[in-house]
Amino acid sequence: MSHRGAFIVIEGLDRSGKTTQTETIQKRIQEAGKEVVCIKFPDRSTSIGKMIDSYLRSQSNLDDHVVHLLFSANRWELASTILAHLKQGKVVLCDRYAFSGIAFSVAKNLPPINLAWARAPDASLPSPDLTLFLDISPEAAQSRGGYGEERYEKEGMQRRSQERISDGKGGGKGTWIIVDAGRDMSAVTEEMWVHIRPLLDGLDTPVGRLW
Ligand code: T5A
Ligand code: NA
Repeated sequence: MSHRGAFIVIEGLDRSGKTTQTETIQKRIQEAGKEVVCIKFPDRSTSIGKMIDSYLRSQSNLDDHVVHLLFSANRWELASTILAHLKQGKVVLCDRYAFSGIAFSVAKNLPPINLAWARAPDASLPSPDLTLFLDISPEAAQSRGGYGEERYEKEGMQRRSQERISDGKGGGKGTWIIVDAGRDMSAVTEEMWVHIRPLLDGLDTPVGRLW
């Protein structure tokens, strides 16, 4: 019986170490002899992604509803690609997903962007089999490199989005694991690996859909 690949998402606040860990885990999966495809949201390379990039770097202004829908559209652009890779038996490792989209928009505290409104555009996107949420305090994140350059990298926004980021977890079909990301890099990798390794041989269940 041929198995599909596992869809694994790495989530967390800005500077929690998502990209660093994605690269390390990618190498580990390859060393284990498995095929892996890495995806990152926002994917700033598409035409929608370029609009998001310009907004995040404060080079353009967009209505808060519009930018929320663009982040979601950016995921929909890649949904069929994700499903195709999974069908081919590859692991898809994804740096941020819909949970970031909901958390950051709801953290803006701008009615009518409430939880229900924010979740709607991502409904029925492919659901991760496993989400590893890298948990870190905004203070610890702030002390790491590069913090403060982009629009959302302000402490109040980070704190509010941290309070919201797990709101999406109830609707996903997969497992949601909280990892203490305030430790050194290798300790974080080891804990993530414990949850990832059992998925490397693939799954025989259909890919779930969000909420
Ligand atoms: N957003 C995103 C939305 O509003 N809606 C959405 O739908 C989506 C998908 C950009 C912004 O977009 C928002 C959220 C964001 O505000 P991004 O492009 O993912 O999102 O942001 P980036 O700036 O690329 O990355 P992050 O800020 O999220 O950082 P990472 O990837 O979490 O952290 P990383 O790995 O780059 O590490 C940061 C620094 O810390 C060090 C690293 O060496 C690096 O210098 N570091 C550690 N230091 C000590 N101990 C450890 N364990 C460390 N791990 C990493
Ligand atoms: Na990153």
